[in-house]
Amino acid sequence: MSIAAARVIVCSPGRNFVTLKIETSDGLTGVGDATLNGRELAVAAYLNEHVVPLLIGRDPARIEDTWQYLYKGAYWRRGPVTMTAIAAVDTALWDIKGKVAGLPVYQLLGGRSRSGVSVYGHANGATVDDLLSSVASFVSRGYRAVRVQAAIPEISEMYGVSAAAIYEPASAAIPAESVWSTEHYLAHLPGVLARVRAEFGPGLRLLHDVHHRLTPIEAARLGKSLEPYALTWLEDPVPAELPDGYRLIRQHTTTPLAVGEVFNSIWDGERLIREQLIDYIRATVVHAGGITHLRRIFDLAALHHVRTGSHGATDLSPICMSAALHLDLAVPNFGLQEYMPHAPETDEVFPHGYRYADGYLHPSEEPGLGVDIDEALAAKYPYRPASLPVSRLADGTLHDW
Ligand code: CS2
Ligand code: MG
Repeated sequence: MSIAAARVIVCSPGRNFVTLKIETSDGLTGVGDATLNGRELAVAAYLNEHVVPLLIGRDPARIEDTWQYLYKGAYWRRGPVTMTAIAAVDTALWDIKGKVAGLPVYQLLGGRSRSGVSVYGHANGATVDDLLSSVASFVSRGYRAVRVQAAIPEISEMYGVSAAAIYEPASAAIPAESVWSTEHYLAHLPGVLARVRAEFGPGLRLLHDVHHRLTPIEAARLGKSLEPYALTWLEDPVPAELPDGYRLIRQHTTTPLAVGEVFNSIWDGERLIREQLIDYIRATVVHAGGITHLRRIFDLAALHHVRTGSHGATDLSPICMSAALHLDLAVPNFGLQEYMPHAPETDEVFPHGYRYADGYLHPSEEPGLGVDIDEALAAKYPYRPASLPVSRLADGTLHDW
């Protein structure tokens, strides 16, 4: 059996997605997510120009060799575009391998290590009362972990706060701009978490996403102020290019730290993991080189008491979620899986077998990943340019969004 064809499908059912579909000479197909929010066409071009021609004729069973060929053979290693393209190929080949074996992919990864994949939902509200209602809604649906994002009265556009149940930050072709105030954020947030913890008690796992916006000492101050509310994790407190920033936070607070949704290789997080500067690694299948590479990251994390907490926003397609769930079910150091349900039109274009029940997601038991793309339906949703927002301080200084 050999790879006979590979197609890159760009579509926009609810938001933009890039999908790689590989077909073998035996007529089997496998799919991989290649979506990079705001940079979709860069990955599509990388795949079409520099990857697909190399795949034709290769043995689809040789997943590791193909991974090394596309990583080392590119000379220019790492980076979000390259690693997302490699991830799509890797994921599609695991899909095919499962179909050849007649097994769901988690069985090829060591089998089930847990009954289901614990997930967390996104609670938010324009007011604290709205937020408490949003948290209550997730609890009523069986969620045992909830991310809490609060509107800050003095900040007009707050990350993660939206009236829409299914929200997507990439909107305008030209990045929308919002104004940020660390002072107002740090003054307001602890009181919000105090209200949530008081309302829901000690058993509900609470998380918060800072979204890269603080300096290390500001994050240390926030972590200390949140300790009474026992968060499961404080996410992306500072941009993670400088691991020592996390060392400084660690010196001041026991609030657990989660980072890595923007990581695209083991090298991005290696020091943070090895020196136990974080508690959860958030790397995901679509941006961190696929199942093959993400499993390496998770194995390194397991050696250093770091658990998984993969990214699972709406800009990762149901193909990525399907693949993530197979890995989540098998790895020994699973922590939590983010779960932002997709728009109905997304689910129609990407039929999948994973299901939510009582705080868990359960991957498909079909051979392979249990997901596909309906190409005819996808064609009805053409790509539309969309960029992630940018953030500025009140004086106009460009800040981290
Ligand atoms: C966020 C993401 O879900 C999260 O934790 O950080 O929604 C992030 O803003 C988007 O994936 C960016 O495309
Ligand atoms: Mg995040």
